[in-house]
Amino acid sequence: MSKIALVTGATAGFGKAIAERLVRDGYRVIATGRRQERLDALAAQLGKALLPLRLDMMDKAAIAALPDALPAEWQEVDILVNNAGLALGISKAQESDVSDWERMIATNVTGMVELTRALLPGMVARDRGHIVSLGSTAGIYPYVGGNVYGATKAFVEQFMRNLRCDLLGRNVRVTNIAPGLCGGSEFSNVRLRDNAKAAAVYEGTHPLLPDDIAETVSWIVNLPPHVNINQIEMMPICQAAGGLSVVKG
Ligand code: NDP
Ligand code: 8X3
Repeated sequence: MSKIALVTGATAGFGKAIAERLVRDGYRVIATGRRQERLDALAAQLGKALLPLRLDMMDKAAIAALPDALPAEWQEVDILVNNAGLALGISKAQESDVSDWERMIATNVTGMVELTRALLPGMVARDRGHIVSLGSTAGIYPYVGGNVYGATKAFVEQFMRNLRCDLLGRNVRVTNIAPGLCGGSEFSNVRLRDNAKAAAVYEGTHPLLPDDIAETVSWIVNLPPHVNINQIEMMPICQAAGGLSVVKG
């Protein structure tokens, strides 16, 4: 039987591209997200190798129940791709909406750790598995307006590093992927709540694309089992980190 990957946030952007790529690589893929019609379209496109599963990452009960709720032949998840996530707003902290902060923390941090906790015991018991999470350069390099979004991604990075410690001696791999500017997804539409402003983010750039992320995930999971990629930081060639700032006077 082919290996099973569970990809969260497979209804758009990176997650959709990762699900498509892993099916092409020969995996069976459980694709999750909230938008049922997108999941159904993906299932129609990819056939029996894809199991569409509606899952809201803010629904704690559904996450806890997920391992037992999977059909028997889909329960042995080999790869968890923690991809579902979002940024909301680009305001300075002192002007930000606290409910936006709460949703980012609930999705990017709480949902991600709860799903990881739900699937990890099975991986440990089978002594095989791989947790791949989508962090961000926003979790490494601070920028104005990145406040809580960047902090959730710094959490992802450190959680992955700490999981490596807890899993030492087990054949369960852990990877954080930290991409920079990436177009071709709904990330900026969701963040800015304005499609014209979202399009303007990428104008005149040649950003990373969801297929670049899918290619990276494919490489990481298909390496020989003794190889663990701890962390990958990737940016388009048109992007680099800014320097430190000083205010004078
Ligand atoms: P998209 O907005 O295109 O996709 C986000 C996905 O997450 C969607 O499938 C959405 O599904 C899902 N999602 C969001 N909230 C929830 C929720 N509460 N429950 C279940 N699913 C949810 O964004 P990207 O593909 O660009 O981003 C994917 C990941 O990569 C995110 O974690 C993002 O932070 C990270 N990232 C993005 C970068 C970029 O520049 N694009 C760069 C670095 C990291 P649905 O709405 O159907 O629930
Ligand atoms: C997305 C990258 O720089 O827009 O995580 O925050 S950035």
